Amino acid sequence: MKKVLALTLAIVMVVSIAMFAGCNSSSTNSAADTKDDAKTYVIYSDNAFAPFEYLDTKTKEYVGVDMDIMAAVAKDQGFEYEMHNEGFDAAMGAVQSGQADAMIAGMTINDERKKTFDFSEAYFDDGQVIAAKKGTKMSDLKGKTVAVKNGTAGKDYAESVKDKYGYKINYYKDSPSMYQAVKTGVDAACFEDFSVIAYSIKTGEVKLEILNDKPFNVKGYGFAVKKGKNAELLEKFDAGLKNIKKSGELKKILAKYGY
Ligand code: ASN
Repeated sequence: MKKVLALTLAIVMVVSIAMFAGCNSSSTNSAADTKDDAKTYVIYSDNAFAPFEYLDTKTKEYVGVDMDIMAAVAKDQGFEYEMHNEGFDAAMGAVQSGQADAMIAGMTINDERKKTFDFSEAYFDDGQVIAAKKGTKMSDLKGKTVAVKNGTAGKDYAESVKDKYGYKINYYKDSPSMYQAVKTGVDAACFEDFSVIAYSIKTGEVKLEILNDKPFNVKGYGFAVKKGKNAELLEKFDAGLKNIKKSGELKKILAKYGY
């Protein structure tokens, strides 16, 4: 009888130690705990920016260059993360408010953004173009409206040459809304990253034409954290990016999406 009691007691002790350990480890996994290595990072992204991030309608999962880079870097560096595809402007807001640890969203690295974000090394280069219905000329934009996406480099460029071309600007929350506005004639043109609109034109999804010969403001795309925050995550990202550049994995990811 004594033996059984001792055994029961031992089991109870082992189980409660295991429960305590389990409980402890799950609490250190919380996204709010910034100092722990076991942390699950919260990463935000755009939601309709093919081929960098877009919903695969068959699998109902977000896929694309950025999604693959994030997975490859996290695997290389051994960290966990959860991805939230909420839109570009929402991602910037989430990083600035501390709701997100970082963002990866085909984000153009520029001096203005460096005032509020710290960026990784660049993993892709791109600039912006103006797209419109076939046959449109830049001079046709005078007195019309053009479409831009909130918070983007395309929006900044559109604002900077607005008076030169004499158009007004309509602001949209995502790229498909901009394309739709041009398609239906609400706006005469839209401003978008070259590789993104070119991809959608190539797949037949968007029936627009690029007006300018060369993209303007070509700059690198980078992973970003809030300025002065999450330095360890940025270091891990850069270390992982370096490794996937060296191993050829980044090249493979880009090739998978036609680059
Ligand atoms: N390249 C755009 C920007 O940095 C990003 C985007 O539209 N997802 O503003």
